[in-house]
Amino acid sequence: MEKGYDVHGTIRRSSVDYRERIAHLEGHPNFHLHYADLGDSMSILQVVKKVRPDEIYNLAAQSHVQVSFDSPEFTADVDATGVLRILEAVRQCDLTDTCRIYQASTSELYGKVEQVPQDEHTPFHPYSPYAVAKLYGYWIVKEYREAYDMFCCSGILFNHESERRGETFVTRKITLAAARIAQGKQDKLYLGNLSSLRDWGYAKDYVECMWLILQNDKPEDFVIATGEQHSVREFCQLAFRYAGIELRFEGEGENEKGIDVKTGKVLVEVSPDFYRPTDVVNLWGNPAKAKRELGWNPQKTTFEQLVKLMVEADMAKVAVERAGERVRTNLEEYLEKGIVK
Ligand code: F7E
Repeated sequence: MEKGYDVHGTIRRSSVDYRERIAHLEGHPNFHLHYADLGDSMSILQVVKKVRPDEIYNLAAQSHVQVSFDSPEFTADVDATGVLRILEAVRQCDLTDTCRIYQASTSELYGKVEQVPQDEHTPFHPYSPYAVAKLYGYWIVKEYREAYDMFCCSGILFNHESERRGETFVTRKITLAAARIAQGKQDKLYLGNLSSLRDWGYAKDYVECMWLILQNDKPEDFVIATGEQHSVREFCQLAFRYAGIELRFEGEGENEKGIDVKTGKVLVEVSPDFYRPTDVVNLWGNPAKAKRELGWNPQKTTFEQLVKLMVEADMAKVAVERAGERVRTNLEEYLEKGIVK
């Protein structure tokens, strides 16, 4: 919207409100919402027909890798066939010459990695139902580009995080727990594989690159990554440091623990509940092509800055929640005493 676009978003109909992360946009004259669902081709067709968009960014997915082991069929329907539904809607509406399409592809395609670091030429080896579904999305985009000369591209995005990240993804789970533990609202954090390695970047920088991909002269796929790799353990240690707690890790495997150096208390433990049947453990992207051809800066926000901004946002969120609790406690007390009726 800062670029002057009219933005049309789609949401799924639900009896509960889940629009917290876009609440600040609602009411803006250039922002419009439509009901649609990637599992329902008619709804996609209807929106594309009505809006006749110049650009489509498909960021919708069942995006949790661990959940894809429990809901593999739903994941396939949305993350694989859903992409096809968008491409076909554009074709059915005769927009192939005017509408550019960005597909949110993923570093999970590299899965059980065959090369480190990974770039646009690295072979794929998907290692979860999520990744297998996303691989279909990647290839169907390429197919429509070649078969119908459509301007459709995949951004092969490595993990991109922010203060809006869902609370069950590892980074946000850690920053929220660090903030809660630092403010006395949680005792312990349970994690899965602490040695897993990721190339974590800031979502806001990555969205800029998605846009650059669609402004390019020719439709091509790009790796979007920072080119830096860290372990879950490192992320955890840094997040707790920004929350004011110095952690020391001791032990191995399921017995590894994160201990508060000052108090000796165990604050982080490993729980096999968070292990995955097959886990992707060595993701590290090479963003040279995006840097060279799109002029994108993969290091705009550093790893340290990313962890810091996420912890600061969660420290503030937890502080507001605690203030709310105090107000409620006071109110309860006043009601009990009859001071307020
Ligand atoms: O896991 C390990 C876990 O769930 C990262 C999605 O946006 O990025 C994301 O997928 C790593 C894994 O993200 C816990 O085993 C340890 O190795 O934050 P995550 P993800 O699976 O990398 C890619 C690019 C996408 O495309 C996806 O849509 O951290 N891990 N302990 C844990 N992970 C979680 N969730 N929870 C833990 O307690």
